[in-house]
Amino acid sequence: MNKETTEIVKGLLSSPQNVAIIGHKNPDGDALGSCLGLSFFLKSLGHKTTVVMPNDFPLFLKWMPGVDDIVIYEKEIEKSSELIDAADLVFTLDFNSLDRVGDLQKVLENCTAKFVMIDHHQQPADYAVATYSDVKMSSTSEMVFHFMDALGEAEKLSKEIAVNLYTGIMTDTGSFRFSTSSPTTHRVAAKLIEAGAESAIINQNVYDNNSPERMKLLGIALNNLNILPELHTAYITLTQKELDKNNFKKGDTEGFVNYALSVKGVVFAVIFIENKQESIVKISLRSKGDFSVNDFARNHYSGGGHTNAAGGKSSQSLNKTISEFISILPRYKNELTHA
Ligand SMILES: [Mn+2]
Repeated sequence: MNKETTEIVKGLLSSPQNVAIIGHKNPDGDALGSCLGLSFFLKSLGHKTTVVMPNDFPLFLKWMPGVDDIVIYEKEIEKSSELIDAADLVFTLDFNSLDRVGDLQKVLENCTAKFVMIDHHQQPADYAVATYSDVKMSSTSEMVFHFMDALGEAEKLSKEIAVNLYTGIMTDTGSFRFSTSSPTTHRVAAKLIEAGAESAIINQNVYDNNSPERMKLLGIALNNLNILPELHTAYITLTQKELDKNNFKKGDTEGFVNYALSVKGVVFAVIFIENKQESIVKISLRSKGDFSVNDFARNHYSGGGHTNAAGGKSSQSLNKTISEFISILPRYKNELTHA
């Protein structure tokens, strides 16, 4: 975090504040880890904090320290709105634009609090009085560690903070596999382990928590895997019928797209998941090397994210979405061949 932003944040936190901390819709490990880690940290400085999430999150993250105190907007609309209206400061973490929080957007737009953004997604919107944005960072959780350090408060790192930040870094880097894991990321992880984050236990909590339904659904997803070798692309489809048949719960398809990316020679992987309730197809995109799924998702799927991981949606039918995808792809042949 640069000097100017650090000074602004120091000023904002110079007396006890009422703080609301907000993550993005469909919170993942990094959204939860960074928000909860920041919450424990700000509490240790004498501030009052509440974490508000737009909607619920998957079971495999419900063991994280502090999750029981999270207020979920979809479940407690009035309480969340009151908390945000009463806040002096709103920290928005792990997203780059207020349209990433669903219906919570209007509450945030109408509140009078000052905003602080901590985030690693590309093209951050300009709504905060202090914006700590760094697209090279592995995760927002790693940034929360640097945030504490910049404020000169690194010694406030408790076990609760360490476990949350480690979980966020681990999940956002695919367990330190993606190219965003820098030497600094590993140094931060080491410090978190020293502060009490037990890597083996956190891995078990996150990854060895598969329900039988999720594993059956993975079987179907892998069976639906399509590989286009000449375009170095692989994609997976899941229909609403297939989801329903396997008692789909939110988060069950998390990480499925990575199996497509793990096929030898594949640099671009996509999963298309039908959502009849919202009349959309939910799309997750992953890549290796220079092929930007952020650009692809922005150009074709009203989405975005990072160079190697992005999301989006289509309001066409699943079949139409797939046939369009296949017709668009050859335009990218050169990029896909040289990624
Ligand atoms: Mn993140």
